[in-house]
Amino acid sequence: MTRPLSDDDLRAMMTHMIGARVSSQRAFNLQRQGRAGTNAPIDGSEAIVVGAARALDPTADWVLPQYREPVALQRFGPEVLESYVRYILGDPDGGHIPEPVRVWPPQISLATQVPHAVGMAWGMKRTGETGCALVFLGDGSTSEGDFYEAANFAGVLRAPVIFVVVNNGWAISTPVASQTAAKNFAAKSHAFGFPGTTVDGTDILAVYEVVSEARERAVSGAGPTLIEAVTYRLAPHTTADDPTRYMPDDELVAARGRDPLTRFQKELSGRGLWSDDDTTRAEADADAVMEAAIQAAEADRANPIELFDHVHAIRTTRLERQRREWIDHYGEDPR
Ligand SMILES: Cc1ncc(C[n+]2csc(CCOP(=O)(O)OP(=O)(O)O)c2C)c(N)n1
Ligand SMILES: [Mg+2]
Repeated sequence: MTRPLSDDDLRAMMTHMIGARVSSQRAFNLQRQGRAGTNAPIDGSEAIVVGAARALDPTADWVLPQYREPVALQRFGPEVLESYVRYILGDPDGGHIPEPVRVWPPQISLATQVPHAVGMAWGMKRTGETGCALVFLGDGSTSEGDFYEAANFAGVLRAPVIFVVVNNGWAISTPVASQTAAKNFAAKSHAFGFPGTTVDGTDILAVYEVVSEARERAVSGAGPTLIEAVTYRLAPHTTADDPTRYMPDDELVAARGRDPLTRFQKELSGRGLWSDDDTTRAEADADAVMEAAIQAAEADRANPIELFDHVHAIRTTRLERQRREWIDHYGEDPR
């Protein structure tokens, strides 16, 4: 049974979607200003992450993100965004989020979070914990061996895990049509022996519904579910990408017309639960939260020279030479 959403839940979901987009766009701008490293905008996937998070229990379930999702996981605590900001600003320990927050660090090496999620879920089952692990992975990540190995294992062990494949149409410049010959990504679940379903990833209420059902299956011992959430990437792959070189203009224009934020805003306005003033306020609040996170992270920056300390236990001759060159060029502490 899906838990009904209260008006407060609905408004929080809208607020979190707006917060995710604002944070993501600020992160993008920070990179352009030379203040942050490469990062991957969430634009287009907000309904998937916020809708899924709302269906989970932050005190009992775990989320294992890829790299776009952390800005939209406010439901799990402010620490998730704070650590993400530290991470893109180059703090060596920035992605780490201490318990009790149940969110793993962002994962760049594609699909490596998937075996972790299955192990986590299986461990919970073995120790009798009531909860599940939800893992986000992209359409491109489904081509990795880690995904097949982990999903197979999850089916055999009936692990309480939910696979959310964020199908945003692209894996950098590779379109989904070149990613798989399968009819869709949900169909892959049949080979693993558990159900798979495709949901409109621009419809936050539909996402909430399917993830709620998947969680119910997981915690009742019925095993894993694969959810393919379909959307479109509305921003460059990362700050290092130029999508105008490969993304058809008409596709992007059409996708902007199905923006998940606009869609939910219309839905809530129609129910008398949201106004333009609410949008303005949510944007300003998100901006202030992001500003505070940036200031805190910038005030506590790691010295980039630490780069040379964590490669080997004892620095090699070459590393020692590079370190000296670095100091000659930037000084001992360029912060
Ligand atoms: C193991 C591995 N291979 C290749 C890459 C390079 N790479 C980074 S992102 C990406 C595309 C991933 O696409 P998808 O899983 O659809 O996620 P999206 O970026 O669309 O959210 C690739 C190939 C990587 N990070 N890790
Ligand atoms: Mg993708």
